[in-house]
Amino acid sequence: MDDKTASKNISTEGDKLMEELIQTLPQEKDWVGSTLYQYQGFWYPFFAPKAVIAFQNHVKAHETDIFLITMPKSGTTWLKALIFSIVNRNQFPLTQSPLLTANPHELVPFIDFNIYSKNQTPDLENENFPSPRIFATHTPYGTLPSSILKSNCRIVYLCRNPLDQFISDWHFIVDNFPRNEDFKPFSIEEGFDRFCKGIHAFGPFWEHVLGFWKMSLEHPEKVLFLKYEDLKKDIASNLKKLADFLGYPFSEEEIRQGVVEEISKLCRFETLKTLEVNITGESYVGLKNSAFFRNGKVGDWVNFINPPMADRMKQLSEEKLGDSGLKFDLLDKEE
Ligand code: PAP
Repeated sequence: MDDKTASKNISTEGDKLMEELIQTLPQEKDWVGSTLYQYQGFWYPFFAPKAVIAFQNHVKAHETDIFLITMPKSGTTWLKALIFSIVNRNQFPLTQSPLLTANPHELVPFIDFNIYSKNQTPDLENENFPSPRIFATHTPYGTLPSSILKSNCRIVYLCRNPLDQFISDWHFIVDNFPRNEDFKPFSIEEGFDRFCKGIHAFGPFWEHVLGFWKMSLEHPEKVLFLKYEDLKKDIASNLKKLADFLGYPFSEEEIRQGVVEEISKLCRFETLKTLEVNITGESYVGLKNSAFFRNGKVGDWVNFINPPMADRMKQLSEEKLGDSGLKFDLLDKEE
């Protein structure tokens, strides 16, 4: 048997073992009837465990890598655009930014879903991944590969208040994902109840957020913790903070020339949403790019969540966050 056939056989055998392992994990249904698997304390959508396990087992972080980590629907697309622009600003003038013709998800891949889901031992050491490599993931803190934890690479974590995160995710899944025909879809009240119990993609929300919050307090040089609402309130100072943290600070000259404002403008919701590529394009998994741009507002939850549900979340939020020092202002609302 030649090496290629042998390694294919090993990988087929590995795939089989992995599939068998995944079938032993606890299972639940998501809001449209697809399977969620519980792995290391968190619920993963059906397509994720295999990719996440391969990522855990094989990734080798570089000191210069940047990992952008979020709960889904917390502003991942926005953060991808911002970090890509900061890091590549000397390579591409902003008027010719690749963001004008490509969706941020094409420029900054999810390391697990886009890369390790296709190949469990991908070659990430070639010119397709120039330094600094920028990767995204929704993987929770406790599941991060030790190679990432041990290296001096940077992690930027972005979260969003749980009511808006839930509503954004609800729309994303219910409006865009195929329904399991044999399944009676959950009402928004049932979906919310399961969210509060932690049964949703990459949930429990609180454990996800708190894992990175604590890590950012212990290792501020490694983890930058950001909130969507803060970026909305003051993008300029958060952009500077982000650039400093990543080791790409804006010079006085750049600040005078308005580079910070230009990046903010290029990456803002209204700009990205109205680009041709994001109106008509399709993303890597066959989803429309437009699915990543709904209305991008803080406080949109009031249009979908009734006061008793909001009270439940407020109470839960206080309980879970305890004296961690992390707070979400659930009444924050953008006009
Ligand atoms: P993902 O985790 O699946 O990649 P993500 O980008 O985190 O999704 O979330 C999409 C949310 O961010 C949407 O919120 P909404 O449903 O409340 O509208 C989307 O509109 C919002 N969003 C996308 N791009 C931007 C941006 N440039 N600025 C602000 N919000 C944005």
